Amino acid sequence: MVATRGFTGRVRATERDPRLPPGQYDAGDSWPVLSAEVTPKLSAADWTLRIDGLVAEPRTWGWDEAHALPRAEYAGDIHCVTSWSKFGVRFAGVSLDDLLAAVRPAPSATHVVAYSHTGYTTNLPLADITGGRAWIVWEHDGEPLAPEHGGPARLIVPHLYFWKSAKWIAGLRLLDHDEPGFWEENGYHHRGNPWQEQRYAHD
Ligand SMILES: Nc1nc2c(c(=O)[nH]1)N[C@H]1C(S)=C(S)[C@@H](COP(=O)(O)O)O[C@H]1N2
Ligand SMILES: [Mo]
Repeated sequence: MVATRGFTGRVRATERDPRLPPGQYDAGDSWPVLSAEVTPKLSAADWTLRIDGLVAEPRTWGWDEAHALPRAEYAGDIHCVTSWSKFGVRFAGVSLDDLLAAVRPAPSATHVVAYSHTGYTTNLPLADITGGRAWIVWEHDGEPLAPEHGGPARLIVPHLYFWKSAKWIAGLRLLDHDEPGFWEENGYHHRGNPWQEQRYAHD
């Protein structure tokens, strides 16, 4: 038999999952692909990552050099501005902290532009990619990251809306000012904090 709460109040099943930021829904097992470009044909052997701009020692890593850094993992949630969220996603790669330590950011550096091998760009405050909150990843759920999801390697900054997590990552340029990227030029918020619903420029 089915118990009913009668006329006493709302059915509790409608309570929101506390992992869900405002205005988002749980995509469940599906993982939508959102790409402004065609998935590039980019092999691991051709993949490089460069960090330059306001740093003491600009540097480019190849696939093997990047893999020689300490392995780092993220297991948690991701939030796309188109309103899907996905819980408990597992990625592995390296921490941005380790990459930045190698190039030594100048004290004047405040922001970065992340750019992809395809030309996609997105801007981030330097503070959002330090302190164990950003990674370059090449594994999802223990498997090589699929090309449509940014493989061979992508940036992830999961505490911000996922458009900040540039797929097919090619590099980061450190700047002393904020410089909008592709979606930010097109009206999206410069920071994109999902908990504050920073979707569009003036949110
Ligand atoms: N190079 C590149 N990176 C990108 C995008 C893109 O179009 N091109 N889309 C962004 C957006 S809007 C989201 S939600 C995520 C989507 O990643 P996914 O396709 O693996 O879900 O990638 C982000 N990174
Ligand atoms: Mo997105």
